[in-house]
Amino acid sequence: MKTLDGKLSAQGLRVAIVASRFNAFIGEHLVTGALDLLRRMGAADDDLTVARVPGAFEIPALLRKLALSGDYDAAIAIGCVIRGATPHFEYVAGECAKGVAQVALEAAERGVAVTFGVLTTDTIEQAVERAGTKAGNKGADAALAAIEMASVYAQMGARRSRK
Ligand code: INI
Repeated sequence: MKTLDGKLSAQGLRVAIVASRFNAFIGEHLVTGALDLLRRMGAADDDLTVARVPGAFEIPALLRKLALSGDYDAAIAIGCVIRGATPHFEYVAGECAKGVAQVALEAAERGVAVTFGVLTTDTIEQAVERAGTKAGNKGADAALAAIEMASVYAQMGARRSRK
């Protein structure tokens, strides 16, 4: 039986993080969580890049550039969209999620893993819970998912080159 299971090691993995400055109080904890996870899994500091954009709406554009540049094995979107009182939330959160999903599909064709560490919450409290307190750290979760997906793609690439 053939199986495709991602290995959980970040050794040699080149990773770009695209983080939004909006709600940076939360977002920076997500970035820290992602970097900490990547380093603990064996990533080298020289292989890690953190790029910042103004808000979650801008994440997909830069994420696409980095993911398709050929310089990275994985790219992680990090941000925080809090509902507040305006319908702006729906547009920003929706376009961000759609854009990241589209980049993930394109990047997959090149064997580059793309994952989603963007919080979309109703309240600041819910965001705090997911940024390193009682509900864990969604930045770290997205980093772990990136490691797993990059490993699956690498195994597929290795199989293809043996064909
Ligand atoms: N950007 C965020 O990252 N989070 C938010 O909660 C948010 N809200 O609520 O407005 C937000 N807006 C800015 C947006 O992402 C763009 O940067 C802006 O519209 C300029 O294009």
